[in-house]
Amino acid sequence: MHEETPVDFQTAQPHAAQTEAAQPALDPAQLRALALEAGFTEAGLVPLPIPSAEIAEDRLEHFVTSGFHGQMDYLARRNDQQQLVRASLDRPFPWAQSVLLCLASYHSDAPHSLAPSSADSGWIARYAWTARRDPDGSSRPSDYHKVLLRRMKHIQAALARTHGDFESRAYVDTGPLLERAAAHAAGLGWVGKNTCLIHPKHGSYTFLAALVLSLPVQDNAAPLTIPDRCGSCTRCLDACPTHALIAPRQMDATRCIAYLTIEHRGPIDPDLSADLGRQVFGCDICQDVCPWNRKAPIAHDDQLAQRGELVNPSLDWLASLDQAAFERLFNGSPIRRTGFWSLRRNLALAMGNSGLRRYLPWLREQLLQAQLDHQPDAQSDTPALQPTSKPASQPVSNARKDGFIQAVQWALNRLRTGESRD
Ligand code: B12
Ligand code: SF4
Ligand code: SF4
Repeated sequence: MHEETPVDFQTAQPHAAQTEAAQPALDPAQLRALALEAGFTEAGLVPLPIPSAEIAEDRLEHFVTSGFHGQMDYLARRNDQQQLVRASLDRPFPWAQSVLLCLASYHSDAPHSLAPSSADSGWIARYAWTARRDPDGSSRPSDYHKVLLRRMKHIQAALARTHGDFESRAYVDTGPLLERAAAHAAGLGWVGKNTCLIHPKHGSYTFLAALVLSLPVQDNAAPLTIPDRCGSCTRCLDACPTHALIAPRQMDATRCIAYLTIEHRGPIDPDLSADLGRQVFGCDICQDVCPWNRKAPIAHDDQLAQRGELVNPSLDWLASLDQAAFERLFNGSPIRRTGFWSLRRNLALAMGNSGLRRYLPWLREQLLQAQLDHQPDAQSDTPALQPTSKPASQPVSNARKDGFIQAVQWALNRLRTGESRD
């Protein structure tokens, strides 16, 4: 996830003949039909302002003033009045009158992260397994950001044909808005105690996409919202290995494994390293234990299909990937975001947590090469540390490399001193 990017290119182009005509208001049923036709699983349209915006703002304020956002500075961005920009849609989009929230399920029948697995396997979060299957039978990595944005463009184009000139912005993840709070207002589910949006039928293995629109909604009709259905359940809070869920619907993201393995650059707090277990990219634990994901229908989406090789990947296989192989395998995939060195950092920690002493030689070799690389006269293109596809003039981020080296040292120490298997 999820740095903010200004997205202007989606402004719909008017039909010349319609620009002067009065704009018909949006029909929620038509918008939902367009979203389903574009490939989404569900959708809901909300007139602005969102009635529950104050609750969401208070929660975000508490989140950022507590420092729970860590290095994700974009979450704490404020305007000249010191208001949090993403807390209310009228701040970044003063012209907006409605927002369409679309949901795409990526639920699959593959095992859960807590199901029994071999000690030498890691875990990559389910959302990052996706591939696009083309009609000719070929398959290549896909990233939900791009897949869903294409679907949003389809909706924008269809609306431009029926509604003429209007402003709109489409976002998947990267916009200055709280997608889960907006999706709740759009009737797409409730915010679970694990902080995820849970749809009563489709569960929480879902992506969200938002289309902010300058058009009003017919009769200003707001969708019915779905009340909380977590009840007395606390499975997600109990299962979170790092205690990142500090209270129902409250996360300290700096403790969340998804944040640590994907967003956080540099060394990972040694006090949390053991709790990361075998997660090498993201974390599914608080969703895997959720009863609302047990009966959710399996998604059949050719653009978000499952890459079998990423389910329970072997740590040896991940260790065998050099920079070129990393690029080949993850170009077009969300995994690329974390970068080669951060993935290796996570891998080293997973090796340390595996208890398998056979990883000691690989870890020692990595440390040796890192030490050689730090010598002033060392070759800057040491194969294991300098990515082959990057020229020496573009040094790898020191923070990422430091994170990797520290993780290797931690893993060596853990395997030498902790309980281990051969
Ligand atoms: C930053 C971020 C993260 C951070 C922080 C997550 C967090 N819980 O805050 C990290 C890196 C940890 C993360 C992890 C994951 N993320 Co993320 N993330 C985001 C991002 C970019 C912003 C979220 C944010 O603003 N967080 C700050 C907190 C304070 O806000 P919030 O979580 O949205 O919660 C608000 C509401 O829930 C509301 N609220 C809470 N209770 C109630 C009750 C009521 C009545 C109301 C009205 C509101 C309300 O208050 C909160 C603040 O306003 C969003 C995309 C977006 N633009 O919204 C994706 C997003 C939330 N992530 C997503 C995904 C898929 C994930 C992971 C599953 C990936 C993975 N497997 O590793 C995990 C899930 C971990 C978890 N339990 O949340 C999806 C979630 C889809 C869903 N069904 O919920 C989103 C929407 C991206 C997308 N476009 O699909 N993520
Ligand atoms: S994603 Fe993992 S670490 Fe983060 S809150 Fe859920 S269980 Fe905890
Ligand atoms: S595990 Fe239980 S408490 Fe947590 S989100 Fe699911 S239903 Fe709610």
